Amino acid sequence: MFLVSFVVCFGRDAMFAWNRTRTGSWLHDIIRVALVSRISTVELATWDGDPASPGHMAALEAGDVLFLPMSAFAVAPSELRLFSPGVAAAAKNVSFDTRTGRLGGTSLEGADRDCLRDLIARFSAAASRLVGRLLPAYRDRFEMGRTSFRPVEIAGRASSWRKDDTRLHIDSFPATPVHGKRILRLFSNVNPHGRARTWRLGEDFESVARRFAPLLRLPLPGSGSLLRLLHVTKSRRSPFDALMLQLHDRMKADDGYQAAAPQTQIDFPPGSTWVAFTDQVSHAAMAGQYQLEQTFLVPVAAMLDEQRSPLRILERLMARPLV
Ligand SMILES: O=C(O)CCC(=O)C(=O)O
Ligand SMILES: [Fe+2]
Repeated sequence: MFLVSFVVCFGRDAMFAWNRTRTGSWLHDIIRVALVSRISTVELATWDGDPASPGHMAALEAGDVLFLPMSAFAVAPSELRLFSPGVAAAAKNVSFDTRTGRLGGTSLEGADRDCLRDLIARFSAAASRLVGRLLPAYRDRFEMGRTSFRPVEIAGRASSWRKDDTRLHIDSFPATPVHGKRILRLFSNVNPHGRARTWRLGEDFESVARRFAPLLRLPLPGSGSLLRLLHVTKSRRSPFDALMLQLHDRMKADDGYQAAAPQTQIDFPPGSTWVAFTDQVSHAAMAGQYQLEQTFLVPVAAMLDEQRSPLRILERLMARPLV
């Protein structure tokens, strides 16, 4: 059963128009209200249909989740044997790197391993084509990030607070700095037993950033390069990446915020797909099992309006360049 409830947000579009033209003014600070991310439905019959509409990109950049209730990503009957939490090794996800073809985080060997790699690789290629058509301004500009298969039930899964994705958060990768690039993710619920994936959606990025700004600390000069030298990170951690990680942690660690922040719950039914800038959209995954996910990195220069990116919003708040 697909259920979505919206928290009333008054004059949202007018507010964003205001933000665009007058960001930083004292009046803006006074009239700003927290806005909960909205669901924007994209009608599309098949994965290879033609969804191009400039409205999708504007909605996504404003913090909406694009919801595609279209026909399910096709899983072959022979692939159903892979649908068991046991295929994931110690980690909760099986991951795939499209650039190297390397599969990680699974205990499978031999034919089953090849079958799993084929499924994830096929999903990755389909996700890339779909995003290219859905968001044409990003096509030829985005980099492929990791692809993942998530076979473990989320509800009741043990984890540290920092790794607990049932807490509202924005995405930030501790070991893989993005230097301001956007984290765009496409999720597909491939649950074969008719179960939804349940998320919470929280307030808009600027509200989150303003709320936690007094707790954010700029990293010490040189610390980003040191982290790379020590192989803690794969590249230098920019001040932007350091602040995004702090934001991620501060949100998750704050029980009061988790309970009281403006939020809404949504069930993504099996067979549905959704796309969001998860570095911007405050989200929490509450329940569900069996999901495929593709990450894309999008340069801010490819956006219709880069002022809406976490990079530019944090730069305005901190009053300095962050990459
Ligand atoms: O698995 C999900 O549905 C989303 C979890 C999440 O928040 C994440 O991977 O960042
Ligand atoms: Fe997340």
